[in-house]
Amino acid sequence: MRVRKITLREIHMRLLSPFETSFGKSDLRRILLLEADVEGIAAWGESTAGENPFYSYETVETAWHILRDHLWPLVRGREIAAASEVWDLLAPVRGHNMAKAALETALWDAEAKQKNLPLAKLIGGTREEIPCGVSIGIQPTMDGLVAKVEEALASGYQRIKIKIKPGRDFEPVKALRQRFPRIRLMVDANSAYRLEDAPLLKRLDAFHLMMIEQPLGWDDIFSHAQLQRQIETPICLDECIHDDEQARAAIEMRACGIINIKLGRVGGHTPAKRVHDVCQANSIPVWCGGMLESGIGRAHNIAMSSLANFSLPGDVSASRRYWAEDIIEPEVEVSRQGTIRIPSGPGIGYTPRIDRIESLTKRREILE
Ligand code: OSB
Ligand code: MG
Repeated sequence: MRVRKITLREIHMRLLSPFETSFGKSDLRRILLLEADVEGIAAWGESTAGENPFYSYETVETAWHILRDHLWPLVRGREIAAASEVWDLLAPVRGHNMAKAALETALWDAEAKQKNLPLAKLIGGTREEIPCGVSIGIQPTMDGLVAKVEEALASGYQRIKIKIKPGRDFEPVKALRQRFPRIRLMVDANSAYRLEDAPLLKRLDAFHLMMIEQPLGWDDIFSHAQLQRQIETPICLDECIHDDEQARAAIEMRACGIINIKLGRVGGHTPAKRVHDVCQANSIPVWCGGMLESGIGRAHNIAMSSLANFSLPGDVSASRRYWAEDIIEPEVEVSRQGTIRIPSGPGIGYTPRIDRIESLTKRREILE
């Protein structure tokens, strides 16, 4: 396949309610969408880079720059035999995985559409439906938190994750555990703690959480290994894992019992599959993380989650949890059992609503 042109768009979408993590609050999302014209087929990807460099060093601005000035020149005019080759073509650029993922995932969508296959099938997925959880931001009040959890459970979601930060950790978890003794519950700290906080984190062991996600430094696997020796709750790494080699290192060091895979963090479907495979070979379960994506990124997450070792419920939830109106047709729906059915249409299996995307577009650049 040959990519004729790519269109970068920045769209703005307001979240139904602000999402607070230990590193800040998100309300108006700025989302970079990439549309590739591959021999007449329109294929789509999303960069999960944030508005600010707080989750990782990438932002919408850096992703735009890297895509236009460094990644597009690597694929422009080239005959590409398969989407599985794209990751290696992009290798001269170090890092910037969220920028890479926008392009890499779009070319997987293109190949699947060319072959008239669902993307999940093309990447080797075997699941027909995937288990879903929710990620609940830090809430202003405890009653508000309980209400959010009740609502998610009533919708059928299979596990509840809450965001924590220093001062908003032990008490909310304790309150939820008392109210909901049996639910699958976990916490995500987004690197808000230090190894010296081990005694505090150890107190969370009493609440038999499924896992504690990324308590320590965003690039510090070693300290997580030291923490894991001191607590019973399995550590799940998110921010720390950018490729399969880091996954292997973390597993060998016993820094975690679980890994969260995000397409943007690792750079696309090919590197995601590599992390998935290393984890599978070492009996480490994985799940799909979320980055408050629009329907396009969400659709790619659903396809990735069809791989066999995605055995734990992911942060892949219904469109309506985030948006009054999504940019795909149909929107992502979650069943009463807390599952999403893998779509059977070609490519990502959801159709981008061009009119709506156009109306949300704040900036556009066509690269030929
Ligand atoms: O750490 O998983 C995270 C959102 C933004 C940045 C980082 C994270 C998150 C979430 C939300 O937890 C997951 C979602 O999209 O539902
Ligand atoms: Mg996380």
